[in-house]
Amino acid sequence: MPHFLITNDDGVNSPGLLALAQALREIGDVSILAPHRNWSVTGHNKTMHKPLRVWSVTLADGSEAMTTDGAPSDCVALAAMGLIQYPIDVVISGINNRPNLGDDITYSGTVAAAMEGAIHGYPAMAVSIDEGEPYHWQTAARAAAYLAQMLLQNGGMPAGALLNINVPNLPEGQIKGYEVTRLGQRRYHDELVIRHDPAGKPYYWIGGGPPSSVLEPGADVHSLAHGFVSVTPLSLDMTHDRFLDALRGWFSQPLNH
Ligand SMILES: [Mn+2]
Repeated sequence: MPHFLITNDDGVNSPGLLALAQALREIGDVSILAPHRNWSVTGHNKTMHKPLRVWSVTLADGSEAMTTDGAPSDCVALAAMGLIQYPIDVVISGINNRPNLGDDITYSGTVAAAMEGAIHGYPAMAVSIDEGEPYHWQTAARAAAYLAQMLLQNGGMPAGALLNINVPNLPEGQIKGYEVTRLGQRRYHDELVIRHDPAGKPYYWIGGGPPSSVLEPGADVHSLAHGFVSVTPLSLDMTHDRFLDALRGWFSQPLNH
């Protein structure tokens, strides 16, 4: 039986994590170590300046999980470095309660946990569902289980690779299929909201509406918008390969003053 380590960034009591655990228990053994609070949009953390506590909690279905005051990426690091002694086959982070598309992945605690898995040498996947009530968690949970089985059947992934999966928030029968995609483009509509505290000092909110998507075929945003599960291979190596030669060219001539 494969052994799955589950974490997330929405917190150990999120319904997405429970749905994922229940789907994976049908195909393997599951260990859960997830943050006690919501760490959404906190990026990739390594807690080095304070100790971390780990304790047991009971999930809504009566099953046991471990939780911590650390970040999603800390959960994976703790497990990898010996907190979970039974060898881990796949690290799965999610199911996040909103999509992680395009540049979202740089903010995402869900994706950061999968990145931490890849750093420790595990095949890792981040799983997110499109936003909106009612949530079709089962659709995303079964997609995650299917992709985990496919990953194991294919012998894992290259070093430094991880999968970023986004699932439409639809009943399972309405999913059109799976598409392998590139990261697409998100347009953020952030605006700075300035208010004043009782002492008259300004404080700031980064506000604005939800991001919109540039619907280019082949992009994660396009697949999700069209009812497909988007499967994007990500790389820990963030080198911009196409820019390397041009950048070297900068150094082949002196600066003009
Ligand atoms: Mn989240």
